[in-house]
Amino acid sequence: MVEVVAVIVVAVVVVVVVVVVVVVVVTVVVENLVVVAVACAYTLTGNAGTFQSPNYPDNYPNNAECSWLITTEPDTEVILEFTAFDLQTSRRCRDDAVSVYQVPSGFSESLPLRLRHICESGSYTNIRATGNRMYITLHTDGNGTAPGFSAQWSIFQVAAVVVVVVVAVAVGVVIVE
Ligand SMILES: [Ca+2]
Repeated sequence: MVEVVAVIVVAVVVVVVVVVVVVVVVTVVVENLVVVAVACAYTLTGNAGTFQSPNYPDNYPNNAECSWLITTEPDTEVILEFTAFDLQTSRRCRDDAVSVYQVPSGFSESLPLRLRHICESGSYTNIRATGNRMYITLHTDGNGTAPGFSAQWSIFQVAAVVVVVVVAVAVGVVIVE
Protein backbone atom coordinates (compact mmCIF):
# COMPACT_ATOMS: atom_id res chain seq x y z
CA MET A 1 0.00 0.00 0.00
CA VAL A 2 2.82 2.35 0.93
CA GLU A 3 4.51 1.58 -2.38
CA VAL A 4 1.34 2.42 -4.31
CA VAL A 5 1.05 5.80 -2.54
CA ALA A 6 4.72 6.52 -3.21
CA VAL A 7 4.28 5.77 -6.91
CA ILE A 8 1.23 8.04 -7.10
CA VAL A 9 3.09 10.87 -5.33
CA VAL A 10 6.07 10.54 -7.68
CA ALA A 11 3.75 10.46 -10.71
CA VAL A 12 1.94 13.61 -9.56
CA VAL A 13 5.25 15.42 -8.93
CA VAL A 14 6.53 14.43 -12.38
CA VAL A 15 3.33 15.67 -14.06
CA VAL A 16 3.45 18.99 -12.16
CA VAL A 17 7.12 19.53 -13.09
CA VAL A 18 6.44 18.75 -16.77
CA VAL A 19 3.46 21.14 -16.85
CA VAL A 20 5.49 23.95 -15.22
CA VAL A 21 8.39 23.46 -17.65
CA VAL A 22 6.03 23.51 -20.66
CA VAL A 23 4.28 26.67 -19.44
CA VAL A 24 7.61 28.46 -18.84
CA VAL A 25 9.00 27.46 -22.25
CA VAL A 26 5.82 28.53 -24.09
CA THR A 27 5.73 31.85 -22.20
CA VAL A 28 9.36 32.65 -23.05
CA VAL A 29 8.88 31.73 -26.72
CA VAL A 30 5.71 33.84 -27.06
CA GLU A 31 7.31 36.86 -25.32
CA ASN A 32 10.27 36.74 -27.68
CA LEU A 33 8.25 36.52 -30.85
CA VAL A 34 8.29 39.75 -32.82
CA VAL A 35 4.62 40.35 -33.24
CA VAL A 36 3.83 42.47 -36.28
CA ALA A 37 0.10 42.48 -36.78
CA VAL A 38 0.08 45.05 -39.55
CA ALA A 39 2.86 45.53 -42.07
CA CYS A 40 2.50 47.98 -44.92
CA ALA A 41 4.93 49.52 -47.38
CA TYR A 42 4.02 52.13 -49.96
CA THR A 43 5.98 53.57 -52.87
CA LEU A 44 4.86 57.09 -53.76
CA THR A 45 5.97 59.04 -56.80
CA GLY A 46 5.22 62.47 -58.22
CA ASN A 47 5.96 66.02 -57.18
CA ALA A 48 3.03 66.33 -54.79
CA GLY A 49 0.61 64.10 -52.94
CA THR A 50 -0.85 63.02 -49.63
CA PHE A 51 -0.79 59.92 -47.45
CA GLN A 52 -2.15 58.86 -44.06
CA SER A 53 -1.44 56.41 -41.28
CA PRO A 54 -3.54 53.18 -41.43
CA ASN A 55 -7.26 53.71 -40.66
CA TYR A 56 -6.87 57.51 -40.44
CA PRO A 57 -8.80 59.43 -39.07
CA ASP A 58 -9.75 56.41 -36.95
CA ASN A 59 -7.08 55.02 -34.65
CA TYR A 60 -4.10 53.21 -36.11
CA PRO A 61 -3.64 49.52 -35.19
CA ASN A 62 -1.29 48.10 -32.58
CA ASN A 63 1.92 46.33 -33.62
CA ALA A 64 2.17 48.06 -36.97
CA GLU A 65 5.30 48.57 -39.05
CA CYS A 66 4.58 50.83 -42.01
CA SER A 67 6.75 52.73 -44.45
CA TRP A 68 6.35 55.22 -47.28
CA LEU A 69 9.09 55.88 -49.84
CA ILE A 70 8.58 59.14 -51.74
CA THR A 71 10.48 59.78 -54.97
CA THR A 72 10.10 63.09 -56.79
CA GLU A 73 11.65 64.23 -60.08
CA PRO A 74 15.44 64.58 -60.37
CA ASP A 75 16.87 67.97 -59.32
CA THR A 76 14.12 68.51 -56.79
CA GLU A 77 14.07 68.24 -53.02
CA VAL A 78 11.20 66.65 -51.10
CA ILE A 79 9.40 68.86 -48.60
CA LEU A 80 7.11 67.09 -46.12
CA GLU A 81 4.37 68.51 -43.93
CA PHE A 82 2.22 66.71 -41.35
CA THR A 83 -1.11 68.51 -41.63
CA ALA A 84 -2.38 66.47 -38.66
CA PHE A 85 -0.30 64.50 -36.18
CA ASP A 86 -1.64 62.73 -33.09
CA LEU A 87 0.30 59.74 -31.69
CA GLN A 88 0.27 58.03 -28.32
CA THR A 89 2.79 60.11 -26.38
CA SER A 90 5.68 58.16 -24.87
CA ARG A 91 9.05 58.95 -23.35
CA ARG A 92 11.75 59.11 -26.03
CA CYS A 93 9.20 57.80 -28.56
CA ARG A 94 9.58 54.26 -27.22
CA ASP A 95 5.96 53.22 -27.80
CA ASP A 96 4.71 54.68 -31.07
CA ALA A 97 6.84 56.84 -33.33
CA VAL A 98 7.27 58.28 -36.80
CA SER A 99 10.71 58.64 -38.34
CA VAL A 100 11.56 60.69 -41.43
CA TYR A 101 14.73 59.93 -43.40
CA GLN A 102 16.36 61.43 -46.44
CA VAL A 103 17.63 58.71 -48.75
CA PRO A 104 20.86 59.14 -50.71
CA SER A 105 20.61 58.65 -54.47
CA GLY A 106 22.64 55.44 -54.27
CA PHE A 107 21.97 53.15 -51.34
CA SER A 108 25.66 52.20 -51.28
CA GLU A 109 26.81 55.80 -50.81
CA SER A 110 25.76 56.16 -47.22
CA LEU A 111 23.04 55.16 -44.81
CA PRO A 112 19.75 57.07 -44.88
CA LEU A 113 19.97 60.10 -42.62
CA ARG A 114 17.18 60.44 -40.05
CA LEU A 115 15.79 63.96 -40.22
CA ARG A 116 13.09 63.67 -37.56
CA HIS A 117 11.91 61.22 -34.89
CA ILE A 118 8.47 62.32 -33.72
CA CYS A 119 5.90 61.04 -31.25
CA GLU A 120 4.44 64.21 -29.72
CA SER A 121 1.21 65.50 -31.11
CA GLY A 122 1.66 68.79 -32.88
CA SER A 123 2.24 70.52 -36.17
CA TYR A 124 5.28 69.64 -38.25
CA THR A 125 5.99 71.60 -41.41
CA ASN A 126 8.84 72.15 -43.83
CA ILE A 127 10.72 68.89 -43.22
CA ARG A 128 13.10 68.99 -46.16
CA ALA A 129 15.30 66.32 -47.67
CA THR A 130 18.46 67.20 -49.54
CA GLY A 131 17.51 65.20 -52.59
CA ASN A 132 14.49 63.71 -54.28
CA ARG A 133 13.86 60.76 -52.00
CA MET A 134 12.34 60.62 -48.54
CA TYR A 135 11.49 57.58 -46.41
CA ILE A 136 8.91 57.71 -43.62
CA THR A 137 8.27 54.94 -41.10
CA LEU A 138 5.55 54.36 -38.49
CA HIS A 139 6.19 51.98 -35.60
CA THR A 140 3.46 51.17 -33.07
CA ASP A 141 3.68 48.92 -30.02
CA GLY A 142 1.19 46.47 -28.50
CA ASN A 143 -1.14 48.86 -26.70
CA GLY A 144 -2.45 52.41 -26.82
CA THR A 145 -3.44 53.99 -30.14
CA ALA A 146 -4.45 57.37 -31.50
CA PRO A 147 -5.69 58.83 -34.82
CA GLY A 148 -2.17 59.01 -36.29
CA PHE A 149 -1.27 61.42 -39.04
CA SER A 150 -2.13 62.94 -42.38
CA ALA A 151 0.79 64.17 -44.45
CA GLN A 152 1.45 65.91 -47.74
CA TRP A 153 4.60 66.35 -49.75
CA SER A 154 5.71 68.85 -52.36
CA ILE A 155 8.99 69.85 -53.95
CA PHE A 156 11.64 72.51 -53.81
CA GLN A 157 12.99 72.97 -57.33
CA VAL A 158 16.74 73.32 -57.12
CA ALA A 159 17.17 74.00 -60.86
CA ALA A 160 14.46 76.69 -60.85
CA VAL A 161 16.17 78.53 -58.00
CA VAL A 162 19.51 78.45 -59.85
CA VAL A 163 17.84 79.89 -62.98
CA VAL A 164 16.14 82.65 -60.98
CA VAL A 165 19.41 83.59 -59.27
CA VAL A 166 21.32 83.64 -62.59
CA VAL A 167 18.62 85.78 -64.26
CA ALA A 168 18.53 88.15 -61.25
CA VAL A 169 22.31 88.58 -61.35
CA ALA A 170 22.24 89.11 -65.12
CA VAL A 171 19.51 91.74 -64.84
CA GLY A 172 21.46 93.41 -62.01
CA VAL A 173 24.61 93.54 -64.15
CA VAL A 174 22.69 95.05 -67.10
CA ILE A 175 21.09 97.71 -64.85
CA VAL A 176 24.43 98.64 -63.25
CA GLU A 177 26.12 98.97 -66.63
CA1 LIG B 1 0.93 52.32 -28.84
